[in-house]
Amino acid sequence: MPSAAATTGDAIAAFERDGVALVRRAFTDRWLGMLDEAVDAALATPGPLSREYAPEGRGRFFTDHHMSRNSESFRQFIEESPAAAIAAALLRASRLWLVDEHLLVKEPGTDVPTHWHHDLPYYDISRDGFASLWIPLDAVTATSGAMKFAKGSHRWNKVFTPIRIGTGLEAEGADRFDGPAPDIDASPGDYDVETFEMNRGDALFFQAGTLHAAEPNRTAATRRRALSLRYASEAARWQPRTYVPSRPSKPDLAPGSVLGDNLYPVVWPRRDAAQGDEV
Ligand SMILES: O=C(O)CCC(=O)C(=O)O
Repeated sequence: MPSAAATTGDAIAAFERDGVALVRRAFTDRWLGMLDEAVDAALATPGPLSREYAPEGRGRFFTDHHMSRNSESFRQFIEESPAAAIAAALLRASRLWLVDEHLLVKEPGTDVPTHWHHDLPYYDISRDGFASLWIPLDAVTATSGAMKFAKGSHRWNKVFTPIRIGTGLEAEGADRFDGPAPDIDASPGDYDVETFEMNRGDALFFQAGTLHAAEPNRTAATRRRALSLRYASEAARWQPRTYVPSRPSKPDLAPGSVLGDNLYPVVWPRRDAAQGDEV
């Protein structure tokens, strides 16, 4: 069952006001255990969109996408865990498409931050109804790679230049939109920044327009593995962009269209919901 906290008015209010909401105890050990094994398999067999950001011998910052294409465990987690129900509740959505799966692993001793960015410019999707559920498999602290957010930045109505998140360098061939994101770490007092320390089982849900970053993993022995699932609701619209690392195979919609069911998999309502199964 989805966490009761996920569906409280408080969580929805935080998500809409701050652009980010913390969902405590969202996932049980059963689901997390399934991902533990799936993540280790994904690390051992990187997909075509995978990247390594840490210099050799100094930890590992590994990212990959679309693991469920080759992994029954990721597929089952996406389709059957409480993830989609949480996203639907917080987006107040009656239909959800899964736009991307993003794995982000920082092994101990990785001195590489995730640089400030927002997810909006990396996808062909408009601002409304587009958000991510970030699911750490390890407890996270500010020392082990916690996420931090500039709360309220989703309401600035800006689209900042996409960067490579592990280097901070501008993504080649991308539109610059409204220019680079501000250097929030240089003057954190000018922003409403919150760092989220979390337990295993907790999750964060954040708008695609909310600026965020993550700390390096400077611990000696604590892993920081996270799965980020990106969802679009019926409020989202097709909005073609120039630099889209994880584009669907047939992006043939007119700008401004609703997404339709051929482009991305529908994950809410759940397929078994029609039979009256509990979701
Ligand atoms: O896990 C991280 O280091 C960053 C995650 C992130 O930027 C995202 O999920 O959009």
